[in-house]
Amino acid sequence: MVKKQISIIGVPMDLGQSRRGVDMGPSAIRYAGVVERLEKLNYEIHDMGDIEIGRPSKDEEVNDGNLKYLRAVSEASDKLALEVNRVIESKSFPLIFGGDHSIAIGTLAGISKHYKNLGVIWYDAHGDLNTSETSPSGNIHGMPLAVSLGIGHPALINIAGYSPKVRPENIVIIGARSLDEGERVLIREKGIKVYTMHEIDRLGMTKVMEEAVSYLKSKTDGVHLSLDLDGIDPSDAPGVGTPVLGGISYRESHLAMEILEESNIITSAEFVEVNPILDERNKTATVAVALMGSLFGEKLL
Ligand code: 6HN
Ligand code: MN
Ligand code: MN
Ligand code: MN
Repeated sequence: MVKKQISIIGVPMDLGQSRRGVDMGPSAIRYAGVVERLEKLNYEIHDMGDIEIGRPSKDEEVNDGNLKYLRAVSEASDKLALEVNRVIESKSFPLIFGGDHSIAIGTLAGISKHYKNLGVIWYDAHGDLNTSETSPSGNIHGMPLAVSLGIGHPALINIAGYSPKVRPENIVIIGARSLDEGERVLIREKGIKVYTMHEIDRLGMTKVMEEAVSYLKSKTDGVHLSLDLDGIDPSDAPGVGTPVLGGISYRESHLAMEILEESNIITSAEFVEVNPILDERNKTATVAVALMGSLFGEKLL
């Protein structure tokens, strides 16, 4: 029997936001035992190592309007897109470790051209739908979903030479509880499907995930899971740069991953925003790895 292949790409990127340390996320996730865990599930794991990220000087921080480290983020996105593209061409499942969420720009640029209708599940406390005009921070990690819709700076939306990477009707956001005004406008304007914490509390995670799966299943030919660890409650995942109270629990997240595994729709995944400097004894990386276990088919019995 041919073993299923997973290729890991680490992206030690911390320039998309203001808290240093998230560049050590890929190491923390590896240290939490991801390779061994997935090997036990009978996958063949190829760890491709980390993408090299430039170390720009502090004065590059604001170099183009309200877009901090634009050039460095754009260059890293290019590199990541090429690497992800190679992984898909080799028929392996791309599994990307952040780094801050700006890396999704490169991930989606590498993935999307391989699908006619890519779906995206954005598991996050935030919408990441800002532009330089609407962003309260200038941090690019608050913008990758807008960029992937083709909204944003040309140096970001044109990575890999095409735009957009995803259609609004193929996106589902899960776990939102901190949205900026411009993001709300965009969600309404584009009709993006969002399950906020309100819907998760009201319907329960089972219903939310079943709805999300059936919403995407019929109209997409691949679905990327972009999981920001801050989607999970800070009591379960404290090692993140932009924690927001009232999040999804560890148990609900397990259930969500299990339902995704059963649905068989996920064709690529990334786990981002793990910051070991802000963490408690690598708890957040450990949570990330446990969720990957469920996503790839780990069972209790
Ligand atoms: N993330 N909406 C805020 C901003 O600065 O644009 C926070 C973004 C957080 C982004 O956690 O990936
Ligand atoms: Mn995010
Ligand atoms: Mn977030
Ligand atoms: Mn479980």
